[in-house]
Amino acid sequence: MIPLTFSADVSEARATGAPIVALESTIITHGMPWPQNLEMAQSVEAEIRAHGATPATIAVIDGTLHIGLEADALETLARTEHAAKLSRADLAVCMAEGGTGATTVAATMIAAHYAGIDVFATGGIGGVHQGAETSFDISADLSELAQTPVSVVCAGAKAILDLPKTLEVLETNGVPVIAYGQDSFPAFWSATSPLPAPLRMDDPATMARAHLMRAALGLPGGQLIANPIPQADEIPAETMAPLIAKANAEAAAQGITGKAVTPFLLSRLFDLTEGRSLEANIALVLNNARLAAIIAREITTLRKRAAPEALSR
Ligand code: PSU
Ligand code: MN
Repeated sequence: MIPLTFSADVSEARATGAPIVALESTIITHGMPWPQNLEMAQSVEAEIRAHGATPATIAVIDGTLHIGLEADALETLARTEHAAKLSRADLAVCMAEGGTGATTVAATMIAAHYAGIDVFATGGIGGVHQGAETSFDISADLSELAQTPVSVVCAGAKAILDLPKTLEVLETNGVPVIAYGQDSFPAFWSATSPLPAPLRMDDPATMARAHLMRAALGLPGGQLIANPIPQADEIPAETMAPLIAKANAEAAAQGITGKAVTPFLLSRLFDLTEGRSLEANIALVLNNARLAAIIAREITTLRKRAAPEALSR
């Protein structure tokens, strides 16, 4: 009934109960320019394989939900200029209409959970936009984290957002926000922010245990793992702050709203930083892919220990 297809690698991993890491596709179609978008997508998949898990890039192509993209499909998607940006609201509509679209964090979580995938790596989640008190622009990623049990590894929320309000909404919704190896909540292009992270863990195995503990308690919703960008790759917050302010002011002046806001800001910052923001974005996604693969392996190990006879999930 659901038009759904798995890549050959993901099918095999599912059959043997091997660890899988989901990847979103909006970052490919709306978050980065060609050809860096394809290079990023390929190297993120390679990084996940190098750390013992199978990558599952998720997208809707001609109405079919793909869990894992074959190499040619990945390249076609990266070249596509008219893919829709799919969140919770649009996923079923796009599939029913036979359309092609890239999944945001929210839609990727839905698809990953449907396919029994526990862990998902991205760059930065959407959140509460600056000026949300008048625009009401709050990403559907936050409510998805509150209801869909997938652990999302990101580099914090994109610093174009209102980070204090983003953390408040996550807290209200019962989403554990766990900084990896530091006390500060990371700010995407910058490793730290002035905000303390609500929770901290220094060990991926603990993240895996907490993921399974939530499920055992019957708690809906996922975990947000905030993995700081490596210091060598970061752009200091002081450098980014005025550029972010300029990009946000331009978005407001040009009346950019809704789904267009995040892609507009990312592309303006690419120009304003002369490409540095993109380099940092690629570095942090790779770093997140690595951690996600390790967490996925830990979850698989713990599951097999609990139920050794059950090979598949
Ligand atoms: N992370 C990145 N680049 C991106 C995104 C995340 O490094 O482009 C995308 C994700 O798909 C996320 C979306 O779900 O931006 C948020 O969009 P919005 O603010 O409209 O909810
Ligand atoms: Mn929005």
